[in-house]
Amino acid sequence: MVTTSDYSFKLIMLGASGVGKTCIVQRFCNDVFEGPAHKTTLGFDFLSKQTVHKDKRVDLEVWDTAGQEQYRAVTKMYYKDVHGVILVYDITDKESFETAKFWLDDLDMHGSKMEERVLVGNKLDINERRAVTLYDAKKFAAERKLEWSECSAKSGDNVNEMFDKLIDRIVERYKSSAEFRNLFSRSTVVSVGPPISEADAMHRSQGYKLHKERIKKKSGCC
Ligand SMILES: Nc1nc2c(ncn2[C@@H]2O[C@H](COP(=O)(O)OP(=O)(O)O)[C@@H](O)[C@H]2O)c(=O)[nH]1
Ligand SMILES: [Mg+2]
Repeated sequence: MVTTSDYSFKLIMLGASGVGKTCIVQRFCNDVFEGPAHKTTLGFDFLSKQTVHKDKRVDLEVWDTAGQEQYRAVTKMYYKDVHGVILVYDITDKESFETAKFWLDDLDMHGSKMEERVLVGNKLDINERRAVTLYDAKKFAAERKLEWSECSAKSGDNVNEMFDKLIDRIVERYKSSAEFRNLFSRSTVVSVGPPISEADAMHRSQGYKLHKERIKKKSGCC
């Protein structure tokens, strides 16, 4: 894989069916909320997003389960080469909070144990129907050493902030841990260089396209 990004990370969504995983990904990547009518897609699916984080260009793949989670049948492949995990529960649904514990155990069993993990309570816009207390959520997060926050895919509240925090943790881990870097050395491209602005990143990307075209012309390739 060749990219002009400084970092390329894979994130996955985990959690019970119906907690809003797909809506969170849609909100973050496309800034939309499709509402109850949106269809469940089949098969594993991911959306990409390019973002600039502290002057570094970051390419993200956000993988979303597509119905398999209701049978608790996510395969080991899903956990492969994962830098970050977003574990979601619905703040109005106590059972989904209990299910988060199952997913965490599953991740411990099948993941690399190196992923940065964040626990997220979704549907903050219907806080009046809250069934999972802040106390319980914070306690669980502390026990399992998870970053924790709440958000609403519907209103968009705290969605970008939650992703930003996670990316920040992954980047810091990446910079400080050789073990973490080695684990992903095959899937991650890091170009070492000075910090770049968003405009620079665009320039680089265009430059790369031009460079490829020139090579094509030179080699007479169609
Ligand atoms: N009120 C509210 N509803 C949401 C929110 N996020 C998702 N939903 C609804 O919850 C249901 C399940 O969402 P979905 O993203 O498909 O959940 P998934 O099964 O975890 O992927 C849908 O009816 C969504 O419209 C939210 O932030 N607030
Ligand atoms: Mg879904």
